[in-house]
Amino acid sequence: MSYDLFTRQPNEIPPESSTNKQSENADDLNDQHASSHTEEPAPALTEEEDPLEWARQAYARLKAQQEEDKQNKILIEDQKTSSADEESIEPRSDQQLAADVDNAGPLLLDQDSQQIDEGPQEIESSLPEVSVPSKSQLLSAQESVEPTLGEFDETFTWSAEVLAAQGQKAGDISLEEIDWLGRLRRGLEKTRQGFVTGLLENLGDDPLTPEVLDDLETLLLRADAGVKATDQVLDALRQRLNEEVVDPAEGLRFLKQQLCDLLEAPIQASGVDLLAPEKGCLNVWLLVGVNGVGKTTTLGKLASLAVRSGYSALIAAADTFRAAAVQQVQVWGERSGVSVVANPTANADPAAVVFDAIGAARSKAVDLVLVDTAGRLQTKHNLMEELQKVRRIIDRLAPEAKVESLLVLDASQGQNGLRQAMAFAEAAGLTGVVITKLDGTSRGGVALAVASEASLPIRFIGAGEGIRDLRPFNSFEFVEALLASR
Ligand SMILES: Nc1nc2c(ncn2[C@@H]2O[C@H](COP(=O)(O)OP(=O)(O)OP(=O)(O)O)[C@@H](O)[C@H]2O)c(=O)[nH]1
Ligand SMILES: [Mg+2]
Repeated sequence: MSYDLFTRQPNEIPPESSTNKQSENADDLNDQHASSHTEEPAPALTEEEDPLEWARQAYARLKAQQEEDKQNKILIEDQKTSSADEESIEPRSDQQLAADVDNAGPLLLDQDSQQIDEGPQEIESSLPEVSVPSKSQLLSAQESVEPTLGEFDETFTWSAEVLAAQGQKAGDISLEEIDWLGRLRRGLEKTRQGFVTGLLENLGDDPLTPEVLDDLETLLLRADAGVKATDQVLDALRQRLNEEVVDPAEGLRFLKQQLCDLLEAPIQASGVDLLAPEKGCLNVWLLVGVNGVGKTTTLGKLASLAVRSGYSALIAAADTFRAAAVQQVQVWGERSGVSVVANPTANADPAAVVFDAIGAARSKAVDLVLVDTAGRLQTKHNLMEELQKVRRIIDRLAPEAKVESLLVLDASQGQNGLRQAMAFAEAAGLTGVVITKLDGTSRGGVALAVASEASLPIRFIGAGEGIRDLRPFNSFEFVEALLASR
């Protein structure tokens, strides 16, 4: 069974038998971990009922699944050696790992680069170069991105609680989600330290006071939440305080709710909760933003998410300005197992690269084209013109495509980054934001400023340089990680 990391749903519902088998295994292990557990199938526990028991069940199940995956892997290796000459690459839906590996193969991998080069090349001067990762590169890329189950520790129980609070059942949670929540929480450490420690100290055990709210105001501004978001949250809290006495626990709950509502507003307004490539049509995602914010890294991580989720993807190396940009993109292509369309000529036309990429993607029915763009040109004016041109080419060449123009923002630049970046809104027709580098900065509050000041939905967040350090944005989880008290 593969898992769609964009929609956070399994790609296919596993057959009845394998689900039962998994939960039996989980129960076996659960008996070892929790002596109170009976042989009856575990009822779904709500967080209020017993969060620790919930986490234990989830852990036991994941452990059992990991063991099953390991066995499957051994089985597949054995089968591979015995049937090395067989041509068939039929997906084996009953063996999870086989499915994962098969899903990892974008359509282009089955073609050789010669065939891809035969794609549309109406722009004479720009012979595209398509680098296709080898099968062995692809397999090792897959192995390096698979999460492993850590200890049954505090981070695990916290992550399990966050998932339980969103209505997930212990039997349904995936290792991918647990792994990411741990990363997100670690990534927000610095922002949390400044924010939560101060907040909890001020809150104490007494009901909320106007003085505490004044301190909260300072803390929000310091975390770079921006004046608008801070005012909005403080107004709601002050109004509540005028109406009744608010104890600290309720104060914290109410604050989390306000922050969450603020982050959710543009997402709700967009009508799309989670951004995922639409199956059965061409999706083109442009990554734009000032230099050094993490566009190329984000593109690489998105390519990996796409491949692991069963989408075929193609990268267009449209940053033709910076000399090393194409090589950088090619490394990410290899890491994620995705082909790269590039033009080796110095100062090639980025619109021509996009033109070639769309042609290649169309002829191979690729789901998602990820376009890397330049962050700096001779002048800002040139950069905006270039982005507009790229955008026009996409709209003209693939009017049926679902185009997303994602602004990449470096959280460590806080409010400054946001102001600079808004210049892109007009040129690239922005549809969403990716916040990167949340790790290592105390300015994670900038997410709130993005939502309230730019009114753009945050679609993904990056909290590290690794290939797994990027996930779809979820405001509830973000706020929980930001305000985790332990
Ligand atoms: N810590 C951390 N570093 C990141 C993250 N995302 C990107 N980086 C680092 O930021 C640096 C710049 O990233 P790039 O992806 O090259 O940025 P870019 O926007 O493509 O830069 P230009 O192409 O020069 O405009 C690299 O060293 C990345 O490893 C993140 O989420 N966390
Ligand atoms: Mg770049």
